Amino acid sequence: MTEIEYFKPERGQRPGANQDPRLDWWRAAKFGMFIHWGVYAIPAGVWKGEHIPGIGEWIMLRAEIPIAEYEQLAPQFNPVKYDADEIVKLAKSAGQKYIVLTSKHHDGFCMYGTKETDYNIVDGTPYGQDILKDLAEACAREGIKLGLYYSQTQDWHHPNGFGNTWDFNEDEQDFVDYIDNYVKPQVREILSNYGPIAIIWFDTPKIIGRQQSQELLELVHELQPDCLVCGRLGNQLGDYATAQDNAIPPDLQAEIDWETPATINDTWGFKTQDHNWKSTTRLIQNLVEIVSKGGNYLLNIGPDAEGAIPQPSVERLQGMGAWLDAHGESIYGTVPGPLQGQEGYRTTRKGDAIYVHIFDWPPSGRLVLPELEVKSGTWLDAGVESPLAVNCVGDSTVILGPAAAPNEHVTVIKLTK
Ligand code: FHN
Repeated sequence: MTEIEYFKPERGQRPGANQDPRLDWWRAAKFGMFIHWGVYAIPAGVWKGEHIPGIGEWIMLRAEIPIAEYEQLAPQFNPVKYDADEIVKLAKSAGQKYIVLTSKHHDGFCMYGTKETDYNIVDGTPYGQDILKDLAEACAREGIKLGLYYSQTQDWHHPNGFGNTWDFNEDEQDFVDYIDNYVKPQVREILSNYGPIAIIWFDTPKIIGRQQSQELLELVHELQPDCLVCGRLGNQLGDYATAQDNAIPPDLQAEIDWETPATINDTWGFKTQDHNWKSTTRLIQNLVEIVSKGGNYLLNIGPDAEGAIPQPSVERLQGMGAWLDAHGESIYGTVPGPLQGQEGYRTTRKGDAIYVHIFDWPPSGRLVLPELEVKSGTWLDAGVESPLAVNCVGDSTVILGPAAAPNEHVTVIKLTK
């Protein structure tokens, strides 16, 4: 992949925003929870007995399900197992500092009580409650920042939204009307009715014009000046850049603030047949790798139709949280470390401390780094009792540890002058 594919320019950061102090909390946070949840969790990847390939929340488009048929999902949506506190506590125990929930995805179904359409969880389902209100309250109680995903261009349900070519004739659609008289009022709602919203996560900008992106940006900042807008607003107007899904750039990206949205398995929205779960070690390494290159990791869960979080996701997030309990100092509030592009380890830095995250522990227990002008080192994991020696040998910093990796996922050494 070329760099341009990691960061499409239109999903980039607005010039100058990399100096904006409004992003400071986000720069320090590093790790967030994405939640893709909607009525697509009912078919969960299967339509009329047929497995529909691709990501679960795209089933309506992939199977070209007519609106009249897809709408029948809403009266079946009754997520009695949804527990906002449980979700927020899971995020917290995983070490995630912010949550981004899909308030409206491309299928157009609204996961909050909107006055703009009855096609929403309060008015259109037997559940009848505003899950967003519950989540906002739970986040406020637990001190977790809340962000909202909102699909500003694609809406396969709205007659003037982009993307539904099987129910609508594109030539007869009025995208301007959709943005002005549907998207803007809805953005106003989600930023007015749920307390402080830390991020608006727009997505798939596609045909949105520069002026339209600009007006949405201004609307967000007018309603909540501190609210950040992700790069997928389009037209390089975001407060920070958004990388491609699941993509980690090969090099340090020091000039921009950026985030990688990512899945734990392959889908975002729940799918019964997706069992391709990444290991806890892989997820921790992804977090470290992203942070070492200056980014944030927004890791997704896709609750099922009842609102339950898939157990493999819970286990992996808890595993990450346990690792972060011991090693969070090397992640939160850090900046990229001095050694980049190395085989088998990554570095971060905070003040004078350099954190070396070792992915491939050398079987000899002898790790040779370039000269770092450091004199002492400690294991970050307080539980490790093996001695650690740091020596300057010629042009190298040599670390001597045990033959076996002290941590089963990623061992971290803190080096100081
Ligand atoms: O089309 C969406 C997809 O469903 C999902 O929401 C991801 C998350 O980053 N964004 C789009 C694809 O890039």
